[in-house]
Parts: sequence; C-alpha cells; structure tokens
Amino acid sequence: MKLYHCKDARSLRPLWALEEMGLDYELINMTFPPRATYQGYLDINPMGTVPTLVDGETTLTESAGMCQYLAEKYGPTPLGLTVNDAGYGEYLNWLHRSDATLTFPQTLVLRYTQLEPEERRLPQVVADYSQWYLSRLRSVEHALEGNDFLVNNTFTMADVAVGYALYLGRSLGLDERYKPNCQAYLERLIARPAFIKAQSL
Ligand SMILES: N[C@@H](CCC(=O)N[C@@H](CS)C(=O)NCC(=O)O)C(=O)O
Repeated sequence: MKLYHCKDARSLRPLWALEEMGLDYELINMTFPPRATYQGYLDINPMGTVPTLVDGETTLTESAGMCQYLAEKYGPTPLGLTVNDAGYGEYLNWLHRSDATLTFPQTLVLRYTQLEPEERRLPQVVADYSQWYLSRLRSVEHALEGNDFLVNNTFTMADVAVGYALYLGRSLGLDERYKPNCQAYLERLIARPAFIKAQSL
C-alpha cells in the first residue's frame, strides 16, 4: 500500500489509522500542494488533493473512506464496526460527518487566513466559517458527555476521522473556543502512541 501524504493534511487520518492497526505501508511524503510540487501527482489523483491511497488496483482519495477501507479490508479490528455491530449507523454517520461537516468549513478558514495572498483574504468568510464549524462541533461535545470516545465508548475509526478535524481546528487557533469535552477528547487522542508516530512522519 502506498499513501501519498503532506504533513498535517487530511492524510494524517489514514496514516494514523495505519499506525493504529500496525499495517505495512509505503509513505510518499510530498510538499503541499502536491499538484504543483510532485511531478505526476495529477495522474495518480486528477483532483490533486491529499491524501491518495493506492492498494494494488484500488485507489482512494477520501480520507475518512480510507479509514473505513483499512478496517474492513485488513481487519477484523475493534477500530472498525460492521453492519451487525451495535452503533454501526452512528459510526458511519461520524465517519461522514468528520469531513463533510467538520473539516469542510475549516478549509475556508485555512484558505482565507493562510493560503491566499493578503489582498484576497476575507475576514468575513473566516469569521462565518469558524462559527459554522464550532456550531457543528456541538454534536461532538454532546456525544462525549460521560464518554471518552464517540461510539460505544470505544476507540474506533470514527475517533480517528473526527479527531483529525479537531486537530486541524487547533492548528487554526479554533481550539481556544472548544468546550471542555472536546478539549479533553483532543488531548486524549493526540496522546495515543499511533497518533504521535503518524504526526511525526
Ligand atoms: N474530502 C477529501 C478532501 C481532500 C482535500 O481537500 N485535501 C486538502 C488537503 S487537507 C487538499 O488537498 N487541498 C488542496 C486542493 O484542494 O487543491 C478527504 O477527506 O480526503
């Protein structure tokens, strides 16, 4: 398996998942944005986004989908729930929410605070989408009431996927506005040896 990665990008999700599962992989470390810096990347992933996971004939370009794929293809593992498990629906909901709802607004914050040149920065977009993200985070705060993890109070790929969204928020300075359950959850997740290893690569 080959994982195309940029430091601290969404590729940290599958990289962390690979480390949690103890799987073998080849890591291709690229400079962001790889469509401009890594020759031939658009042939591997025509969108030019990070991550890309290539496993034999299979190519995935969605980070939360990769976490699910790894658990299902290379499990069984307690990190992945399957259709007959209690909490399966919630688990899928978190996996999808992690990117579609929680990371998406942060990409606007990142773009209009850091990636665009000064003259194209948009403080109103930053303020609106920071608030958007923090409002959606209420779902996480609520799920963690009395729980250490999101589903069945057991660490799963849902925590990898959602945990990365919280970690990204920290890099944007949004964690100062996290509520106590989210703050403690993020600390718990980033103290895991597999996270520490993945983040260091
Ligand atoms: N939904 C995709 C989004 C991938 C994505 O947009 N990645 C960002 C980096 S974290 C990226 O490649 N941005 C550069 C671009 O869109 O050109 C996923 O979860 O993997």
